[in-house]
Amino acid sequence: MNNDLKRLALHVLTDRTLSLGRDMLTVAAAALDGGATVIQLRDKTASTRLLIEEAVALRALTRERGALLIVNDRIDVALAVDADGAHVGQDDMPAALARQLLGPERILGVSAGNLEEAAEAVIAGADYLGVGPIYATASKADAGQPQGTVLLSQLASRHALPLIAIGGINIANTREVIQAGATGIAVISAVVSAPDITAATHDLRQIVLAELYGH
Ligand code: TZP
Ligand code: MG
Repeated sequence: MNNDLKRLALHVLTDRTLSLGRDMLTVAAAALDGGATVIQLRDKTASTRLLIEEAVALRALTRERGALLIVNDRIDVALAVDADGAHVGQDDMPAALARQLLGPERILGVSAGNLEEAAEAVIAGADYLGVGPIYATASKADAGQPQGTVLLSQLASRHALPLIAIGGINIANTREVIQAGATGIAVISAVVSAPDITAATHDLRQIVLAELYGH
């Protein structure tokens, strides 16, 4: 079993508007209780100062729980708080530059919505791809057209790096994205908007691990 792959199995992305009024640390702690392997700090509206405060708090929490912390969009913030890595999309810092700044050890995730973007991200030094949106999502206004699981299958046959499915992933479709070739999932609403965050995370984790490793 690939331990690195397992550490990327279940990404929970923070979202201040979809968390039903619960604060970010509470949500993250509950997700970690349920077995999230990665917390991705994603806060598009915070000032840099606030983002740093959130990142520092999540750094302490994830370290205590043995989970990874990945910072969305902001390489500078990831470095400043000694996060495990950063995630960039197609409108962010180019992946090759992000890799230069992060160095060889930190994790670089790159969003890919088609085969070309994926191939470029691999060449630029991505450690994993965020693949999607797989299904329709209300959580990201500019997510683009759903790609369906076919993109995952195509990428799985071309690339060996971890493929993290994102966009509309929930308890009902997790099995099919893993079967299509995803090695993990990244979710917002399925966890942060769940009444019981820990239970929702636990259920998703069970499916991912059962499909990948048979337990
Ligand atoms: N990137 C592509 S889709 C998406 C992001 C950040 C939103 C995922 O949110 P949800 O609620 O899991 O569909
Ligand atoms: Mg981005």
